[in-house]
Amino acid sequence: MHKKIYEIPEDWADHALVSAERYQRLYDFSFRDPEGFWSEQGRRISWIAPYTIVKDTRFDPHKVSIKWFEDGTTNAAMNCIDRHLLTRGDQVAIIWEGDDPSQSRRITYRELYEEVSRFANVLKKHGVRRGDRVTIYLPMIPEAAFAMLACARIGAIHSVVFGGFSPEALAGRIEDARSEVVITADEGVRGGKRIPLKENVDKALTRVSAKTVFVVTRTGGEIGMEKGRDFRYEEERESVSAHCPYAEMGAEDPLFILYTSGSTGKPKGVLHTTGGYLVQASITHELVFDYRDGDVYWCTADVGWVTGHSYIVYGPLSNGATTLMFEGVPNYPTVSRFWEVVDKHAVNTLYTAPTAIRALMAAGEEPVKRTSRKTLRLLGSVGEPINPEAWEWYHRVVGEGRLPIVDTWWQTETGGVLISPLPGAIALKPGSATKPFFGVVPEIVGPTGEVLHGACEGNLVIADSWPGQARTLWGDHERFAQTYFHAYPGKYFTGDGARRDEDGYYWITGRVDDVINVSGHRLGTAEIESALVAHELVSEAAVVGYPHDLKGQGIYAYVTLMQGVEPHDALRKELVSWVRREIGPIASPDAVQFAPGLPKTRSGKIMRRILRKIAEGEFGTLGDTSTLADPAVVGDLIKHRAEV
Ligand code: 6R9
Repeated sequence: MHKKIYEIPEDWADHALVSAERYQRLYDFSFRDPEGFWSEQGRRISWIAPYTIVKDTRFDPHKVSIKWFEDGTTNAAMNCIDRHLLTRGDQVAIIWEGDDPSQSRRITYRELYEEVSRFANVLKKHGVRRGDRVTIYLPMIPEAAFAMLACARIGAIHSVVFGGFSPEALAGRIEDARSEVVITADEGVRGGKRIPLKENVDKALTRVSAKTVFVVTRTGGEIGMEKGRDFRYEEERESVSAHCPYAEMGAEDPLFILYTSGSTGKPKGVLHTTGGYLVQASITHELVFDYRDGDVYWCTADVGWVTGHSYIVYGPLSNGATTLMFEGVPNYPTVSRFWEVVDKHAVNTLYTAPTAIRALMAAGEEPVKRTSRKTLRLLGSVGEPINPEAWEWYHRVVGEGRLPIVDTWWQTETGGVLISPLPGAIALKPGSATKPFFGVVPEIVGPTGEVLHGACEGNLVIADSWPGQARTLWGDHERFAQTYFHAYPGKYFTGDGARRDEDGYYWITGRVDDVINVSGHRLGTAEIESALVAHELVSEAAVVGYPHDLKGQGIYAYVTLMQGVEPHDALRKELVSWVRREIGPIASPDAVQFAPGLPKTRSGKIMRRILRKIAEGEFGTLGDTSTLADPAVVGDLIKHRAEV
């Protein structure tokens, strides 16, 4: 474990929104009296009818039920737009920076009001009502935020699907959400390359049906339009008013569904509701990033992930911030792009992922050093454990040793940050997400479920609810209870392992279930396996993660072919592009090993532990293999290990 400590810089200790003393006082209050704490904090957003009930939550695995502020009514879009109009109508809400550095746009809160109202009116005109699901499959353009907020405005539930997902993956999500409306663009642009989004939607809609497709023009590229189903958004936009009243929503009415990978089966539709989610997004955005009026705040995530939902759209906009939305990638047109964007738009806070930091670190210091970055005040990291080398580089080279780094641990299911330094309150240790946010009660449990105390290592659970917690999985409350509340009854199981050190700091060690984290993106090994076995020549597949210099984890697939099929290199390549097509580029295996047999127990369970060790090249520590049905397969697997 890295031993270094970076003390709180003096100016931060003196001027931050939360000092060390205030952190301790408020944390203790939130721990002793969660209802009292959240009763006060809930008021940071605007309510139509104020709540009188704060918390009503049960983690009992047979009766999981989570409600916050349940008798209050509000509207998320009203909180992100209308309530700022009087004081900051002319302030920039969204700075959009295109993939091509010559393209950018600045959208004020007043313009945001009009754009969102128009989008909402278009949806209404086409029959979208409260509670309907709307699938959003857009690139990183302002219309993605407009569309999300338009849904929120009229009480429709958005389901944003990352633009990198394949037609098959998109179809699965449209079908599971039973969504009849899809919002897409003609094409996306990233790193100078075009992504055929509308074409992907057309392919998806050969498998599942949708009534209406809205197409936003991004490139003007050629696309097919199906009469009666497909509509050009720009034309629709012209036909409606720029004013749309917001719907009065219950705090527990759904705001959005976001699909994420789990350890088994198909992706899970994580459901977030309105009031508690917004309170969590708002308070964490303000306090974790020490957000001040006038700051330019940049989160580099895609809106297709939860980080984009909470820290590009809902958190910053509910706080009246200027949020930057970037269409491109860190290394286009040059590896200085991030830092050039920081200088161009005078960015104060940069929130990005370890995988991007590692890639930029590999390009050396010069591309960073030729930029100024003098407006930066704070750096953030999210998505996977950050290795101390990358942390130190981010701190020393990007931050010139003067900027704190907030390493924020959280999940799609948590809605907002749960474990993170507050920059003026908590000294930093490279690689540690440090301490819990207000109202968060992390615990570490041992092999038999016992709660461990002091310095220890085990599985990370959260002992009590927080307002931004997911309420259920869309259409499958039983799976919700099973996945998160059965392993340790009475507690929320995160799926992560963690260590707590003698100072009470948390160090997340990574997933302990069959989920792998590739470049900060969650992928279920089961999803990749079922894509592989869907190929006609594959009889069986097992997928594991292994350490990868840039991606954090790489994907290693063991594949058993159908009887009589000879393994060859072209087939290996075909399987890689097959998975790419089935799920999307992020799921492409980095290594495929043809295996005549997989190591199984006598009851037929694949021993992934052994497969992981072989993928890692750790042959000396395979452990006991005598319980295998056929111990001889191990020798063959080692002999034919793929190059990684
Ligand atoms: C926000 C987000 C969640 C999983 C989570 C954990 C890993 C995220 C982390 C981190 C260590 C951090 N993770 N942030 N691990 N340190 N700062 O990424 O949500 O896509 O649902 O992934 O990512 O393993 O369980 P999501």
